[in-house]
Amino acid sequence: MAMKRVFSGIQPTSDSFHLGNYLGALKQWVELQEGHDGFYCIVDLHALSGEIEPTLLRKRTLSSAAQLIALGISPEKSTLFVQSQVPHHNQLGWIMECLAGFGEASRMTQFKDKSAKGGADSARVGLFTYPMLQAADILLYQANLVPVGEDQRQHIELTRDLAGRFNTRFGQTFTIPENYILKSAAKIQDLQDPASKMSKSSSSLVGVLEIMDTPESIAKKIKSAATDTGREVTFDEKEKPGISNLLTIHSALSGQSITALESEFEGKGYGDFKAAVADVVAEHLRPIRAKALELLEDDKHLVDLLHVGAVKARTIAIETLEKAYKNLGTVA
Ligand code: AQP
Repeated sequence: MAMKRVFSGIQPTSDSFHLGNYLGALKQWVELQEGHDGFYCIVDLHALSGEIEPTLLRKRTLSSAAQLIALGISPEKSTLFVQSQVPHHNQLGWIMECLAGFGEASRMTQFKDKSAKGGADSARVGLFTYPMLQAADILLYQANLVPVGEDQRQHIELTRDLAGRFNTRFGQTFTIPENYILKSAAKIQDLQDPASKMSKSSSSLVGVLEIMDTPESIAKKIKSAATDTGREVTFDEKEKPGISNLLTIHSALSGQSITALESEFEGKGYGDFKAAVADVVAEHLRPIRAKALELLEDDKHLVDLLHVGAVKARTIAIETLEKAYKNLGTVA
């Protein structure tokens, strides 16, 4: 039986991915390489929906590739590539835009949140059409599974709706993908503002634990994380969102259950607990950071690896796009 295909993407929107990206999505990317056909994409065109300098886009795309490889994505086992090197994404993206209703696109909470942050009038049209391009990214590869964080659930639902709509109207063309969201670590919150998700584009990085942070910086950020009233280390997302977030992080990285951690820190207070979380995070990220820095010493090697991935990706993308065009009635 053919292996199930996995597709997922990440934006090169900062110098470093953060722990939310890692626990919500990238950890699953690595695990799913075993026994699956993985397509992992650095979605640089999506990054254009926000403000980004050309030199930074290049630097961050390469840094993203280095971090993904350092985290365990194997360019031999999986197809690791950059979105802009496969033009078929934009071509299918237009078809998705023509299928999607304005009303359903307007209901996307990520657009509402992100456009509200910068002022709705200054939001780019690309931020609005982002979910349709994302649907094209996924459908081009006939993906069965899409490992993403909880914040992406609505976009995957839209992708499923658009694929179903196309298949019903124009004939079977796309595989309808399933999301792959792990309940245990699906959403990591900002350390300073536990009501908001940890995000690359936060106005301040004090609450964002980055993969490329030094152990000192990690310790500092965790020490200053917002805590809650009381001094017991217990999981209660409503009353203790800060401590619950730190418990989720510790548990996801150490493999210890939340209940075991609650017992371990019973009567010990927040200070000891935060020091333990900082150790777990720093030790986990230390080899990843070192490997990424080593890879970044050879840009050309990274660019070559990404070209190989793009060639593999294009073969599948062309096949799907031709099928979609044919079913739409275009003249070949
Ligand atoms: N806080 C989070 N908790 C769990 N998962 C998360 N993801 C992002 N933040 C969290 C998951 O990371 C993957 C890649 O995200 P993206 O690059 O598409 O951007 P995003 O979802 O918009 O993440 P950011 O950090 O907030 O980036 P910016 O600020 O650039 O928009 C996705 O699978 C996402 O679910």
